[in-house]
Amino acid sequence: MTTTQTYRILEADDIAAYLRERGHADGEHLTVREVSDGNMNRVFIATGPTHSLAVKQALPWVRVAGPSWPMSPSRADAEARAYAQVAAVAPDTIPAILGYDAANYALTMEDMSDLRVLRTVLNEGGSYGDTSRHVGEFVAALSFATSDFGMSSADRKALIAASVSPELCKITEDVVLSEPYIEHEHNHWHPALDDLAAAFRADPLLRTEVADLRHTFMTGAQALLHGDLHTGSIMVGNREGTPVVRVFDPEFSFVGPIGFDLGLYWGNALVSGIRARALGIKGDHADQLALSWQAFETEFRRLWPTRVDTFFDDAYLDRFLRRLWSDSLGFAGAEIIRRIIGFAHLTDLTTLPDPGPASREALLLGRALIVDRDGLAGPEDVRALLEKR
Ligand code: SR1
Ligand code: MG
Repeated sequence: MTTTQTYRILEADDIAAYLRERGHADGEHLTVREVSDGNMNRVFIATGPTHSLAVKQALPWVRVAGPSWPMSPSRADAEARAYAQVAAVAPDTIPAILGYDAANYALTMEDMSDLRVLRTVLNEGGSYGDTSRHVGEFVAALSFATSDFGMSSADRKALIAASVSPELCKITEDVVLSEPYIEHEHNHWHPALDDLAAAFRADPLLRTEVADLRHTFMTGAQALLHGDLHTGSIMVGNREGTPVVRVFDPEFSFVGPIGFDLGLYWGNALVSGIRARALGIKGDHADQLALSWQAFETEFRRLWPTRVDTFFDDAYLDRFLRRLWSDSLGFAGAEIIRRIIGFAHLTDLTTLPDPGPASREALLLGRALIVDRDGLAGPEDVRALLEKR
């Protein structure tokens, strides 16, 4: 992997001139502020008298770690590619992309600062509204279009080749699908969880099931994924009286198992529900897994008659969806566990007055989702599992 910086790293003071050079602004005065928030990249918002834009740039390292964790900025290529694919099938689900500067790994896009990050809304006690239906439809539209049901075999092979993203996949293989189950310097947890973290590292059944999910992640090239579809990758709000949901940040995109996208969303939604319960907040959390799954399944089945390869018959669709359901539950469990005893944690839990009990509950739920995933027949079984706790 190359880590030498051979491109222009943008600072807030450069953005106005940069946007003019790229033809995205004229001579108007632009006020620029940095709003970087995620683990990986930098984001700037440039606001002028008539319009406002966002510039997102990948650094040659993981932003929150700095140069000690080098990372190829070509992840921005993966993000631009994913946006282009989604724009072809579900343009209203993502921000408008105005241009991609491949030489500088920088995307210029719609300013979404009038919207709010779903995780922040939920942490403040807000509700999902129609978000889960949108997410289910987003995953169905992207995954069907980029699967062997939506593309010819030859086009699919080209997509798989173009979308290979070894460094970003390796992050997931490590921080999501192995490190939490071994001793690793990345791992950390609340002291009240010492016993459970140790138990998870010494749990052969859990280890083998996570190995199974990890191998599915590494080999299951079913469709182009968002790749990091947690509640921090979704903006929500209202524009002119219409609810708006935008999925963003697809830099972890690659051709992988569809259940990884659904599972990440579910894992984060379930933890958000555990937070609400710990705070005594009643909300619409318990319905979200079912709503997103139903929306996904309905849309996928609606698209099925358009499949390009009719050797895949209706009975195969049922089998495919059953496996996908089980994969999604497993990935949801792995997402929950890594967010509590792995590298990157969730403010849903860390900002609770006492994160210990809710984190313990979430860890045990994560384990159950992984090891019992084939025995959970549908959303009602997951709801029963939650209510039992
Ligand atoms: C080093 S990156 C850790 C996490 O941040 C990203 O948002 C992904 O979720 C990744 O797993
Ligand atoms: Mg992200």
